[in-house]
Amino acid sequence: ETAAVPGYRCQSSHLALKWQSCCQLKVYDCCLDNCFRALCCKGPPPPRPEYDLVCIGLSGSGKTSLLSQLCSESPENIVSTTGFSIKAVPFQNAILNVKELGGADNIRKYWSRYYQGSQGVIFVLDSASSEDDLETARNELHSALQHPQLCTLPFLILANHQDKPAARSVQEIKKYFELEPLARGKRWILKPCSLDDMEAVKDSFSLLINLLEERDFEPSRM
Ligand SMILES: Nc1nc2c(ncn2[C@@H]2O[C@H](COP(=O)(O)OP(=O)(O)OP(=O)(O)O)[C@@H](O)[C@H]2O)c(=O)[nH]1
Ligand SMILES: [Mg+2]
Repeated sequence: ETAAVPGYRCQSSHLALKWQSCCQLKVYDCCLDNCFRALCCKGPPPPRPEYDLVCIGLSGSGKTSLLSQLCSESPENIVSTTGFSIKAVPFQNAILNVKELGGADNIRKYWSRYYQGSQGVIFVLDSASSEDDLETARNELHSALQHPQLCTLPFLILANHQDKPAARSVQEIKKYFELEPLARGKRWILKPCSLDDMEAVKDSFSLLINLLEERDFEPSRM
C-alpha cells in the first residue's frame, strides 16, 4: 500500500503536469490568437488630418527659425526667405503644411497672391523690434486680418524674441496692435514665445490645431 501510494502520487503529479502544460499551451495559443487579431484585424491607425497654413511676419521675426525647430532641423545656416518655403510640420494629432512667405520689404507686397487655399494663419512678430518695425508689423497684421481670403480663418499670433530684455510683454503688444477691437468675433490666439522655449511654441500650435478642428464655429463665442 505504501508502494502504491507513491506510484499513485507519481502518476497523479504526472497527470497534473500534463494538464498544466496543456493549460499553458492554451494560454499561449490564446495570446498568439489575440496578437494575430490585433495585427491583422485592427489595421493601421487612422491618418492624421492635414491643414494648409500660411506663415507671415516681417523679415527677422523668426518664422524660418521656429518652423525649422518644430521640424527638428538644425537652426544653423538659416538665411532670409526669398519668395516662399513650405514645410510639413508633424504634430501628434495633425500635420500642418506651413507655407512661409518671406517678410522682406520687396516681397511683402506679393503676400496676398499666396493666401489662396489657406485654412489658418501664423503671424510672427519680433517683440523687441524698433517702434517703426512694430508699426509696420501692426499694419501688416491688420491687412491680413481683413483680407477676404484670410478674415474668416483662425490666427496664431506669436510674439517672438521674448528672451531679449527689450521685448514688450504680450499685454503691451495686444494693446499696441489693437487686437481686441479689430479681431473681435474672429478665432485668434496671441502667445509670447522665443526660440529658447520650444515647448511653449508647441503648446501654442496645439491651441491652433484645436481651432482648426472646430467645425461648428460660432463667432459670438470669441
Ligand atoms: N534672440 C532670438 N533670436 C531669434 C529668435 N527667433 C529668431 N531669432 C533670430 O532671428 C534671425 C532671423 O530669423 P529668421 O527665422 O530667418 O526670420 P524670418 O522671419 O524667417 O525672416 P525672413 O525669412 O527674412 O522673412 C535669426 O538669426 C534667428 O536666430 C528668438 O526668439 N530670440
Ligand atoms: Mg524666413
